[in-house]
Amino acid sequence: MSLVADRILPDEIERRLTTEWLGRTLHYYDEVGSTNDVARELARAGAVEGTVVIAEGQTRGRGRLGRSWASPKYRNLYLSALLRPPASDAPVARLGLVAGVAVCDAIRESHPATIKWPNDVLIGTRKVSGVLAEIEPDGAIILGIGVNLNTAAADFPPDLRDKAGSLLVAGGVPVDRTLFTVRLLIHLEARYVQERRLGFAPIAEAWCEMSAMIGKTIRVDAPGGQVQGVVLGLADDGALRLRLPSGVEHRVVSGDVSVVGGYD
Ligand code: BT5
Repeated sequence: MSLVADRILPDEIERRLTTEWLGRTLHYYDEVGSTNDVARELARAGAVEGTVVIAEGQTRGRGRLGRSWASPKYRNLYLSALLRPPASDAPVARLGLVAGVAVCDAIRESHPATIKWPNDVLIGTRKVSGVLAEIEPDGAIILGIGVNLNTAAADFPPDLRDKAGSLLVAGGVPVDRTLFTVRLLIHLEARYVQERRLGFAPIAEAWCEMSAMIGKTIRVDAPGGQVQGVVLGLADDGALRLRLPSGVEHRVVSGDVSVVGGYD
């Protein structure tokens, strides 16, 4: 990589973006605590649907369930998008899956990628992206997306070195972060509009193809304990449908999943 710090170029994003509304209002920062927190403040101040927040680095990047998201500067993408679906519409978990599918679409333009429930994107066995979907009291949704683009293997914190990856690690060449951001926003708008017009079925179908989990035996570590079962698909609310050894169908709504014996 060059010695000059690489920057995402908001003007260039604006020039190249072909979306109708997503990212048309773009807030770009050098460093924030969490882009989801900035987007939440903007949402509460009345920001329009499609407002996007991007930061070069985060000091308090958040994962799900109180976990943290490693967010080194000038290497990756940290983005939050504000959506304002009609009140009775898609539950937040479903929109998180929409985001996961859109991230996978964008990565698959250049690298092989799969989805792990609910919306982690992996290259091989390494996690390169995570989504944090949050809902506001007024029903606004903030989709927080982190994608590891140009982090080198040695630059991950020690506890992530075995499980985190990046597009650079996978492909051996750095990614143009500005162009990746444009591609991601285009896919995200398209998938969101698809879900609004046609319902969840096409998203669930794409997710199932991308997940490579259907028919596999998985283990779920949930707050209530561990279950193991064969993946049947996704329910309409985004829950993962499993067939337990007893034959009973089981819905997973939260927790961490792993494929028993790996993906092969
Ligand atoms: C997620 O949580 O995967 C959601 C991450 C969302 C991050 C974005 S960045 C923009 C926006 N602003 C925010 O503050 N957040 C969003 P979860 O499934 O809970 O995964 C978190 C776990 O993944 C951690 O406990 C680590 O094990 C691992 N992890 C942390 N940072 C990582 C990274 N950069 N790459 C890969 N794995 C990571």
